[in-house]
Amino acid sequence: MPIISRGFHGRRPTSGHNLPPGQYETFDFPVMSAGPTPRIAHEDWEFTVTTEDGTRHRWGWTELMGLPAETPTVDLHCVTKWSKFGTRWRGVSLDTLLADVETAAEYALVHSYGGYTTNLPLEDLLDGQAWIAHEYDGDELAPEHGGPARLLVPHLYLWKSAKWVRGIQLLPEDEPGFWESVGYHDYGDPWREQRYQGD
Ligand SMILES: Nc1nc2c(c(=O)[nH]1)N[C@H]1C(S)=C(S)[C@@H](COP(=O)(O)O)O[C@H]1N2
Ligand SMILES: [Mo]
Repeated sequence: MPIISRGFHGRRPTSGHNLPPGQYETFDFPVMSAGPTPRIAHEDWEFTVTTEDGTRHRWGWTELMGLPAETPTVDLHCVTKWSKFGTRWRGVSLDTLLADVETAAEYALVHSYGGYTTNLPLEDLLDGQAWIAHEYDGDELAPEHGGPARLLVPHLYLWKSAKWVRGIQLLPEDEPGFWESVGYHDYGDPWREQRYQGD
């Protein structure tokens, strides 16, 4: 029998999850925003999906609330090296929103109120991997964390989870977003430590 000592390893993650390489666990929820927090009233909020031929699909707040919601519990991994385990959300799956969208595009450029953008392959938004989240830990999503609604795509570094999400543009070619155009990775897989272009 090996002797297992917790001595110098510090506190183990509460949830028993593993940390991606180079990450540490945090128990608070840091706010990471590149600019001021936009305030969008529910009645003014809209979310659009625009395909490569310019077809526009639109949902207002009431329409979003009318769609079936899911309650994912997921781990978050920020490129600044904190990870947070077991975060509880409520939101609408991108599978639901994209179900009737006809496209041959392979990439998505996500747009936020305030001008932030981020890119990822369309397939990473599908198959139960991404949500338009509007509740966090049982409460309305706070403005500083992206409320009224944010993209949640937890299998990629958290900068891909665009706060104050306004729309998704479907594109035949990958186009870098805000952080990607200044050197962050186009894909951003925390398990492969894809922090910067070339990683
Ligand atoms: N619109 C918008 N979305 C954003 C950001 C931002 O500055 N603007 N920051 C990104 C980064 S770098 C991270 S780590 C997460 C942080 O989310 P949080 O503030 O809820 O922790 O949001 C991401 N989404
Ligand atoms: Mo980040």
